[in-house]
Amino acid sequence: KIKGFPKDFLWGASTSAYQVEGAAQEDGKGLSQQDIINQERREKFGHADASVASDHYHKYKEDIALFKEMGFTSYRFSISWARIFPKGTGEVNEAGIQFYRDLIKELKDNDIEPIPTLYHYDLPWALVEKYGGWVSREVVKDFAAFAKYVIYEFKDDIKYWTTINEQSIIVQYWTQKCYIPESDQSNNQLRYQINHHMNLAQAAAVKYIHEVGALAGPALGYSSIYPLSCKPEDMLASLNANDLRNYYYLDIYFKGHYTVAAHNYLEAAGLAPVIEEGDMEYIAAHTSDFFAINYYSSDCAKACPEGAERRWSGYNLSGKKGDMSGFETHPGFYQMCANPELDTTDWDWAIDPVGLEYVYRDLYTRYQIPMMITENGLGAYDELTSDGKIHDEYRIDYWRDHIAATKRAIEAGVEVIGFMPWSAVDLLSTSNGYKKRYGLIYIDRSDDDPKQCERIRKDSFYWYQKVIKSNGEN
Ligand code: BGP
Repeated sequence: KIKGFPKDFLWGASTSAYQVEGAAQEDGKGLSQQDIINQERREKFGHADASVASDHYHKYKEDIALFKEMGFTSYRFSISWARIFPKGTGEVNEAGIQFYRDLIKELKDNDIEPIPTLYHYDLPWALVEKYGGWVSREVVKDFAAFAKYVIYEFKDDIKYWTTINEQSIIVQYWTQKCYIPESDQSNNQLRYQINHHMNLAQAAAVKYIHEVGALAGPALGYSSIYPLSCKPEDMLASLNANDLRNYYYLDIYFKGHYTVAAHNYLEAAGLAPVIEEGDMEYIAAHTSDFFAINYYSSDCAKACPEGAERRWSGYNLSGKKGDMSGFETHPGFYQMCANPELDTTDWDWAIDPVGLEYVYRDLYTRYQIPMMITENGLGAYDELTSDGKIHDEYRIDYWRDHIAATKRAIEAGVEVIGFMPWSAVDLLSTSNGYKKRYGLIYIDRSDDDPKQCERIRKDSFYWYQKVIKSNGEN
């Protein structure tokens, strides 16, 4: 019988390039669509832009020293495409690739396994200007060229690549994760077309990852979806929601096909992607090896009448509890709703560690693949207290319960190989700027004032240090 975490379990945490690095226009980096999107969000909502972020570009050595102090054995970060190919394609920016060489070397010198993500929402802006970005199929070959370059560059250093971050979230919150011109925003078929282009792009990356003998794992934002009640209609609606929001992606990654019921529903609704000859064979030839799970919460669904109005997911932007801008609704298929059984974070995300255990068990039975957590965390209003510290016991409670759920899944026989929660340091939240914090390490700045971005260890830092030291006995 398996007892506790395996000896070589990977303990660490995660970040993404535009959310931590800053230096958005330094050393030859081209702008990414996130530089543009976050500038617009700054004007609209007052959130920080991506120009300084957590200043990790200049402080990565200090950050890695803190990771080492915590005992990290792994670190998930993303590589900024526009830092390496400022125009998205063509000439390599030597200073850009050097930054990642230095970062990876620093991690390895500290015995921390580098786990890079190829794409975390930050398409080079030049490609948006050139052909509209992900809406165009042209992006697939440019992404493939970028992926091939970095995968070969780091062929001796990287064992685990995570490919494209959170395609399902990109479909749901597309204008926040991709730059979509206003004229295209009413054409919802494009959401699934973008996703299809990403599936082709990610298959190309998997091909190169396998060529160099490394392992590929897509990082998907994953929420288990429960039925609101035990009415059979709600049960069926939750299956529909799981098909369209979860399995529709995982079946592509691990089985190489679109989930039948979800695909047929999209076709009938005029939302299905255009698939060209040979696409599905290519995708099926390059399936992935492990699943990088980004798990924050579970969701809930109920039956939805045929005549209902279609709605897409909305975000709580104000941070006021209960202010959900919208629940996704697909007429005749399902409607998302709040789960009355669960407590929520300040931003209405349900807190559900048992749901994580459910995810591991369900997916291991369905796909028999190893899994690692590449995101899991609690967004909160962290406030420095008069002693100059962050007492984030709420975050410790959250992680303690999710780590315990991971341990139970391992003991039930699921192959979980690592836990890299969100986030290593505080960073620019995709939806709420620096108001909403996730880090083990506090970054002293506000949305309006980047200050010096001083690093301050939170209480969770010291707690996680003990967790790692005891290999998960917290
Ligand atoms: C995931 C993203 C991350 C991250 C996190 C928290 O969807 O991969 O980039 O930001 O969610 O989301 P938010 O920052 O919107 O609270």
